[in-house]
Amino acid sequence: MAKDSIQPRRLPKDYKSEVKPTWCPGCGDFGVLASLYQALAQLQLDPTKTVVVSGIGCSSRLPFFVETYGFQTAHGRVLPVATGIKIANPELTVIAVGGDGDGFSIGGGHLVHAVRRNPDLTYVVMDNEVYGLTKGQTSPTSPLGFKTKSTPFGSADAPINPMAWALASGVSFAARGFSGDPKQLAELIVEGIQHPGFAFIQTMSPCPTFYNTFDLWRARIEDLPPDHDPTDRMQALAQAFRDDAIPVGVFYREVRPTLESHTRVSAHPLKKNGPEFDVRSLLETYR
Ligand SMILES: Cc1ncc(C[n+]2csc(CCOP(=O)(O)OP(=O)(O)O)c2C)c(N)n1
Ligand code: SF4
Repeated sequence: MAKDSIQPRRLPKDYKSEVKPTWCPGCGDFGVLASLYQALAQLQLDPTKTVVVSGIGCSSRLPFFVETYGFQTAHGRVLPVATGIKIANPELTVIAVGGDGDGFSIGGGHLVHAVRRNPDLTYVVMDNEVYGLTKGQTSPTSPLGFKTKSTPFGSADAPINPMAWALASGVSFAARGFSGDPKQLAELIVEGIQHPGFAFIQTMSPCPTFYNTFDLWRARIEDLPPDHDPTDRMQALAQAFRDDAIPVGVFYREVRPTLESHTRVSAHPLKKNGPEFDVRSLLETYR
């Protein structure tokens, strides 16, 4: 092999783009970004075959800071677009990212259907229990009674439980991490990317500007019990409903057919047909 054709081992820093993160100092999303760089380097993913897709929010700025292909969609629409990318070219590694508002409020309907379709992509939700970008309104994971400018008397809505929701919808991989522990989070992202199917990774990622939960969460976060069986969905659900602690680790995993493995579009990846491809010939295959 010619000497100059050998690709040197990529380091986490090699996945940094020229765009510097614009998050507030101390934002939890820095830890998630650091974990993603680590995970990409650990897997030696080719930046030209990797796509990071997001919705809208502070957390959804993340694709700008990663030296891969990237796409920022509309608020709440990360999963349909990520699924479409994966179907159009199954050879790509697709990583979807966003916030709890993006993923569980306006995009909530998409989560359930992405989970049951099981496309082979990884979805990292940076859950800060608040809307950061729009300056601190309640999100679907905000606690009952949470006082904000838009809820001066306290939120009247009980929070959803994203982990239980994903598990009950039939997710094939579910994990939870904490941006205050980027090393563990990187391992979870690696496992999620390696999982052949939809990997849901809830990341507790505090917003110190509008709802500072760093110390509160750090005191409550603990690893899943050593005897936790990640092949047992009911055990995973029991862990998801715990209110004495915030367990982190791999809650559940199973291998089942992916969306790409049984859709007709995957037999006709758009990429393989070249730039002059006439989409009418693809539509003919649906007759
Ligand atoms: C269709 C639409 N509705 C509302 C908004 C306004 N908006 C932008 S980001 C956001 C919520 C952000 O919260 P979250 O997704 O939790 O991300 P964070 O900023 O906390 O990371 C909202 C309501 C929008 N951009 N588009
Ligand atoms: S407002 Fe909150 S979520 Fe947004 S960048 Fe600042 S600390 Fe992070």
